[in-house]
Amino acid sequence: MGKVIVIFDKLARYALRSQRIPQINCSLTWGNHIKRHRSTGLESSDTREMLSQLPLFASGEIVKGFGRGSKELGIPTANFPLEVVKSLPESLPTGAYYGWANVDNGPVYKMVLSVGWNPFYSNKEKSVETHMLHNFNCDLYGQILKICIVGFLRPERSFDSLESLIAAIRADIEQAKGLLDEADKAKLKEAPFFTEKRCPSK
Ligand code: ADP
Ligand code: RBF
Ligand code: MG
Repeated sequence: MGKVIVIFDKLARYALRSQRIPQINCSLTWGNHIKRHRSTGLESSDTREMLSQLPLFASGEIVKGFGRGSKELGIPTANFPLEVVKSLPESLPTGAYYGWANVDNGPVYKMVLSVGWNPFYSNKEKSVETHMLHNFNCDLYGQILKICIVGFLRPERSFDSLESLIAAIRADIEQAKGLLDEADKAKLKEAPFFTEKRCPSK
């Protein structure tokens, strides 16, 4: 089982400084906290507090999931084991996120992430699934996935049809592409976390 790493804002800033990358604003993507929050429908102060801690770094082995991502949705998602899911803060809101990811310390790609219970499928167990915006020509099971969760896109929800769920994820992907091109978020791609051999929290 891969090591679980969760590093918050401070460490991210340290990691970036140690590479002599200029200090960046690691807080959430929204400039106007209150206005943006209303639009997400996330009201609790715990939620706000948690999201203000982003970026969040995590890593773990890629394991088998529900077998639906590629087959039913055409959007493969690399699933983390339960151990990693449980290591993430409980107050991290369920929903769709965007960020950066790599596999076995390889190239870093844009990604979208789902955290939650997949209400369309009424899952009994919480999952954390990463779709990288890259075409791999092989499966990645057993390899180590590292992710940097940069920002929140929307809460998870159910849909009337599979097509609507797919359309929503496709829209998440388009939004993520644009957001990750913004300079402050693009810099996180260079975080030493993605190339480090050992868990940096040790
Ligand atoms: P599972 O239900 O086992 O997670 P999916 O149908 O969701 O299966 O497919 C995910 C698997 O496909 C990943 O575990 C990985 O091995 C592989 N994969 C291929 N391309 C990607 C990608 N771009 N992003 C995430 N996983 C990918
Ligand atoms: N599943 C849902 O039931 N509701 C959602 O709102 C939802 N949003 C997602 C957003 C993203 C960016 C991704 C990658 C997945 C999302 N999923 C959602 C999970 C999807 O149902 C799951 O990846 C597949 O069922 C394969 O496990
Ligand atoms: Mg999957």
